[in-house]
Amino acid sequence: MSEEKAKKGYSADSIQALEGMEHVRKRPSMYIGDVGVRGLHHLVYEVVDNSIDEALAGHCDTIHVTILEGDGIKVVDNGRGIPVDLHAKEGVSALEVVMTKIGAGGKFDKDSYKVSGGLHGVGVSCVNALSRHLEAVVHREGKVWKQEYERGKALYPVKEDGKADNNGTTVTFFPDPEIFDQLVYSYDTLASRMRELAYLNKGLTITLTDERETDEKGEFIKETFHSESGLSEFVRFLDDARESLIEEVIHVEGEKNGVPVEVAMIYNTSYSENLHSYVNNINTHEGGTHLSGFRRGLTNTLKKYAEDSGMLDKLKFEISGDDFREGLTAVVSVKVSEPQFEGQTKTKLGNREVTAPVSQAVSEMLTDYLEEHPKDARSIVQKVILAAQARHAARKAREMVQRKSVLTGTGLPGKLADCSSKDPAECEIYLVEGDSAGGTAKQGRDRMFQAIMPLRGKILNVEKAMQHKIFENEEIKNIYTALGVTVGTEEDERALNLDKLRYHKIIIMCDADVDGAHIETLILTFFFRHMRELVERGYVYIATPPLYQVKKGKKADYAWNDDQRDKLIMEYKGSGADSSVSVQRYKGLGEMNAEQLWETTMDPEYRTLRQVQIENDMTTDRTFSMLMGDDVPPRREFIEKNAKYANIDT
Ligand code: 0RA
Repeated sequence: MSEEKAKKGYSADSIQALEGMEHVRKRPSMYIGDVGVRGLHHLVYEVVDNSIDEALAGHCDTIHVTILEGDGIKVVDNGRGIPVDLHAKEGVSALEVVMTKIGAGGKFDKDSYKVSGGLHGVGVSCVNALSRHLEAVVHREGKVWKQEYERGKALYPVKEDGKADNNGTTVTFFPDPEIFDQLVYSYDTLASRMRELAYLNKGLTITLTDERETDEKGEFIKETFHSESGLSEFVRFLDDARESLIEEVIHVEGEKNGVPVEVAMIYNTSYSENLHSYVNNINTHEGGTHLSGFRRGLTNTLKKYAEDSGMLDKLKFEISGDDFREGLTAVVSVKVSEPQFEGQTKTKLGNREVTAPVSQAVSEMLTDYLEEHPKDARSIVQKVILAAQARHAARKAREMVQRKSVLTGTGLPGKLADCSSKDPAECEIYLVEGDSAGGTAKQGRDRMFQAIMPLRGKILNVEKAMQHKIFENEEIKNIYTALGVTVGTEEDERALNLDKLRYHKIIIMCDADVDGAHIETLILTFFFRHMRELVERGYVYIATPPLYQVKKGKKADYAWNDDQRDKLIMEYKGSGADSSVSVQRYKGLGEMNAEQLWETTMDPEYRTLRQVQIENDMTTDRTFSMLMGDDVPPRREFIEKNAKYANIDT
């Protein structure tokens, strides 16, 4: 081996590089998070990030992303093209260095890469290492250059491949099945990220084409994402399904103390807070110093305005920071040259020097806005006062719930059939639609570790309810007490306290019909808005009862979709005997007896649980606000588009 390398003239450094590439293949999760769907999509973001860096440096304005047949991705940009000249130190083309050396990135042109890096930033070489095949084509200085790789190894030195009349880089890669659990790209996932990137980088055009399928006209599905006004449009997009409280989006953009800051915000008539923050285009899901800066600027400025206006004079209690954020939708985006990411998922910005610039920028923009829009300013302050009052009422309601559970011994809801184990890690709770299915589930369960809680009918739509209504609602109170989840800690009145969580699997079990789907959505809305951490920790699941039972004589089996059903029918018919096979369509859980429910839906050996995951905060928020909001047409459109993914008889 070493002889072969010596022949090709590899330096000691490139041998190290090779080892680096092998390390990526040995420990891919260290570089891209995981080897599941997330990691698979991460590869695309990594490649697109490189093109975005080129755009940030002012050399690129268009990026085309294509999902290819055969599970590949093509990313084309019109930047300067990755340099192809000899890299003095490495003794090979710079292109080859970028593609095969871990961490090479844009190191040899550090200035233009000022704000790159961050969470992704592992470099396109990682993508190369994890692809069964990758092809890089560079158009630069009138020529086309090309190199191909297999699992990160160059197949030949960079070669000239014709003439070019434009500049740019094209990277086409096919993720390696030896590495990834599955290889199928989701158009919607990629579309969300590309849309987000277009909003975060105004002026940039990103297209996404799916070549795996054609529409009725025989054309590929394609979308173009482009935003002229950036975050203002982003905020409008996020609040699409909500009613605005003020006329304009409040927007600020500029550099403060050397930190590029962009913020856009709007108030709506809802009760949820909807903040999204980014560092170098990366969603900082856990927030951090930039978000603290935003909060500080917002609270200080609005508080001062409210106090000066005299509107707070009659209020009998202090206003808290939370009150300023009810019904607020905002996006904060900063660029930081050496971001430090902290927190459980490494998505919390740690750089302390960022807080003050963001806070200042927000204070200035808000002060101006409030001065210029006195009517809006009054609406905002009135909303803040209402929020404070509601918070007060909510606290009382909550304390009632929480105190009661302390007083009454077990304090568990009467409807809960608890399990005998007390070890949360092995305990499950089924939230079951309706008392009758609840009864069946109680008979069918393994009472050792499975608890059952029936929920009556449609639980409250929390998307439209004020805080205190939520804690006054019987079903929701029961969910809190059964789970052992409380709200409010010393430091944060709204923080979730999961120390006493009683189950690590919370399983929503509803009928496979339209009502069931609705109830499922209501429960999920509640979890997303009020117990998001449970979802983030992977504790929330959806049960999947079968749709059919296919029977012949004493033999019976279940089917979860029409294909399975038809297969079973064929099988049973083929097995001789003349009785005509019978098919039962289960519409509700209640149509199954306890044994059937256990066998199909509750027995860990046989059941399929779908784990609820938040793929993208922004999209999820929008979806919930749309599904649970007042506007009907977008909801209809969503349902029509997604009905094919759900086992729903419409
Ligand atoms: C380093 C230097 C230069 C361009 C790039 C990297 C570059 C990288 C990628 C990755 C995807 N698309 C890209 N486009 C450009 C330019 C150096 C110069 O021309 O002076």
